[in-house]
Amino acid sequence: MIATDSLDRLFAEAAAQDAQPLWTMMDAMVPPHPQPKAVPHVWRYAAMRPLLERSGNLVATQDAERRVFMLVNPALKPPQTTDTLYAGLQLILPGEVARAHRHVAFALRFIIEGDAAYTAVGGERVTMRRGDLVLTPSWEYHDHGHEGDGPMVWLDGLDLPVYQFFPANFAQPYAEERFPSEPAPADSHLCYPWSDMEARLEAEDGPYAYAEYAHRVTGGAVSRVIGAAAERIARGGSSPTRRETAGIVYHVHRGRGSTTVGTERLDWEKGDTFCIPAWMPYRHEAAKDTYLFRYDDRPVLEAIGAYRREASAS
Ligand code: 1HN
Repeated sequence: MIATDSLDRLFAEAAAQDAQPLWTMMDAMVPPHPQPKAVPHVWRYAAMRPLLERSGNLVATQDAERRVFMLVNPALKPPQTTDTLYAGLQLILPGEVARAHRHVAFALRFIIEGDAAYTAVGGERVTMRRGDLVLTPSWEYHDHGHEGDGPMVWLDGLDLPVYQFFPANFAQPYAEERFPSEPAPADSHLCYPWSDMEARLEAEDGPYAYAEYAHRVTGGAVSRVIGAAAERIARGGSSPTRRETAGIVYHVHRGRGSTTVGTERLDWEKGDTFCIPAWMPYRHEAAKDTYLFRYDDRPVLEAIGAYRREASAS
């Protein structure tokens, strides 16, 4: 041993070899519980809607692959709405086409406003109506068009941040503006109408109901990374207090209320989008009859054995 050796000297020489001691930072490397970087946050539709409208005046679909405002978590960078999930608000105007492309990342759309645009996915053309959930599976060509009246706005949910971590995403434009498509059958595995989901939620008793979307072909979650569900909370009612290792994006389809997340209270109303970071306890309360749509990263967490949930009565 060198007589004058010291930890400082050891660490400096280790750093010169691009090596660092684990024992001084063990707790940070293996924390006792999940430590999401995302913070709870609400994006208000009343504030976002005019910005989308202005983007419609200023940017043509020919000049933007997709006309979208990303909802970026205040503690993170694009494309992160939570640590692992992306959310954005997309606008398409009558007569416009958002050209065909494909990517490995999975996308879902939850329709906020309008009812005559379509999305064509892998040859099936799905007409989108308010409250519908439409899927774009990994690596399927997809384009959007609008043949009706009035603006069409939807929430895009993608697993993009996962591909910042696993550099395994590919993307490709299609040679033409539109990928050839036929009208989708009524029971298409790509489309989950709101009327079906609302009926399932109504069929449950009590002031609070929760129902997961089941993929029409696999019977499982809507994708391998992202799962989706909806909740009904009667006026004056509340959800149980839960926490889960999944990060969650919520969208208020109808109603008004608040969600307590940790020590914070998020107030929301129809059209708003908000996020719950992993493992933070959360509980919804409704001031009006409320329906919430949500998506989360539960399927991928289950695949790696890392999904956990705790719930207590409200
Ligand atoms: C995308 O392809 C769409 O197809 C929307 O509408 C949002 C965000 C990042 C990467 C691809 C779409 C997207 C996206």
